[in-house]
Amino acid sequence: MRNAVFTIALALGMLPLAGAGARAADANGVTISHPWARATPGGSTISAAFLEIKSEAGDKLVSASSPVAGRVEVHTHIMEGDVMKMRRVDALDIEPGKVRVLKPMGDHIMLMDLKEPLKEGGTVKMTLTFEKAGAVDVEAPVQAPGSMGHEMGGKPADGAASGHDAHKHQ
Ligand SMILES: [Cu+2]
Repeated sequence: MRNAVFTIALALGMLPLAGAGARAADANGVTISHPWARATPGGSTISAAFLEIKSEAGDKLVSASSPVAGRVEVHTHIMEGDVMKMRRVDALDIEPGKVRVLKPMGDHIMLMDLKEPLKEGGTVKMTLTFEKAGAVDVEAPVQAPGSMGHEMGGKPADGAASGHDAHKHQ
């Protein structure tokens, strides 16, 4: 009787046995979801990438690299008074079982010294290195700069203007 119920639940996928469904970037216990990188406005050689990281056992993001960027750093934003500033961090802690969300105006992967512009519709390859999981490859679709800018406490008007320039640039 008990076995029959168990079997039906299993067949319907109701039991959390298998846990994490197969994901594109699921390596060594680390799951990366929703990666994306910001398209660069005309001439800009810096951009940022965002994604969500989960590790059942807990881990630490210690570095990142990309073939399109001369330098890649892990950044966070902090408030100094009422000014938002970016800071490089040595590592990002991934707490066990919790999703760490890298997002605009929060933690992000900073892509610097870009060798080519990041165009909307393209993809950026990155390798994230974790303390335990080691290297995890990620492909991040490039999306328009949009309204959630990566300004360093800048004025919204500037961001809007550079957005227009990006469209002209091609
Ligand atoms: Cu940054």
